Amino acid sequence: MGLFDAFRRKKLEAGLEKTRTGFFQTIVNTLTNSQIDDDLYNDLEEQLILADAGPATAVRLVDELRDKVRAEHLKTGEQALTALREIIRREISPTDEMDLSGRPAVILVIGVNGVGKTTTIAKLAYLYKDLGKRVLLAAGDTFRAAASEQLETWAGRASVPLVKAGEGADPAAVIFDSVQSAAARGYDLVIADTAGRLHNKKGLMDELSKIARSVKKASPAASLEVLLVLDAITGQNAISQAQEFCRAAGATGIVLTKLDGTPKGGCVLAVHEKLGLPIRFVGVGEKIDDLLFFSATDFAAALLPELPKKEEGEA
Ligand SMILES: Nc1nc2c(ncn2[C@@H]2O[C@H](COP(=O)(O)OP(=O)(O)O)[C@@H](O)[C@H]2O)c(=O)[nH]1
Ligand SMILES: [Mg+2]
Repeated sequence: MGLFDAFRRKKLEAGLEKTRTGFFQTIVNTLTNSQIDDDLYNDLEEQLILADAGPATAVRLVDELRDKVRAEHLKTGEQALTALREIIRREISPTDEMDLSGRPAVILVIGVNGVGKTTTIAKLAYLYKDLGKRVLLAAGDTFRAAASEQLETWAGRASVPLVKAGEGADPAAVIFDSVQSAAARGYDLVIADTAGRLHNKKGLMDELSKIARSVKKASPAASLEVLLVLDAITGQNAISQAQEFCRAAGATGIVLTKLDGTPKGGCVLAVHEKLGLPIRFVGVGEKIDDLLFFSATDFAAALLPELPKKEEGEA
């Protein structure tokens, strides 16, 4: 494991501290201190539900664990823990990667107010700039003047240029200008903010399809990813709303923010199951470097850490 990977894992572990020391610590304790029997499976199910994994997902994961324990003749809690970690890893693994092949690549960031869209855009800019990409931001939340100003401040911190327009301007026009300008000036990536309005599904759908059309019009070679931002603190509650949003907006991936602020990091499991979309990034704090590429392996390992190795002779 490289230095950078180690750093990333540490950051994820720290971000998931509340989740780890809450329900998942109980899961680890339950697994390592009990016999493998029906009581154990019931306890596990309950803990997973408390951690916001969602009832259907919790039942299915525990069923899978039961099958695996039986099929592989697992005896110890530690073996069961390893098995559960692997089941969770597989459950949350994205099956593909984001499409950033376009010129420019465009990432449209959507979601209701307050979930962390603008902050996430700044963090994405920082992350991709660090990877050597030339990034340009588009202040597509034209609903409030303060939104553009907030993004401008962040753009300054990330040292990336910003295209903005006045309050009330057409978001599709701002995004058109950004993509056109990025294509002309050789920028790799445009990350666009949007307003979190969802007064009705049709309004949102119309607005986002207009934006998608203007991306293609501005540069036929552009690619488009639509990332839906969800606040982990609202956990399960966010999900039904997100389902509406996804259907209306044709989201292609999820960013789960504020994992540092909740013990319910298990909502990753529910989000994945209910929305059927890959999780691409997780937010673990308010600072510009507090966004991580989502890694199923790291996430499962952070939720269910390996037990410290016992010294020989120790009970
Ligand atoms: N603790 C924590 N706070 C976050 C995270 N992401 C965003 N926030 C905070 O959430 C609040 C709303 O963020 P903002 O980007 O303005 O949300 P927007 O309305 O969706 O654009 C701000 O106070 C952010 O600092 C995160 O990953 N962790
Ligand atoms: Mg905003």
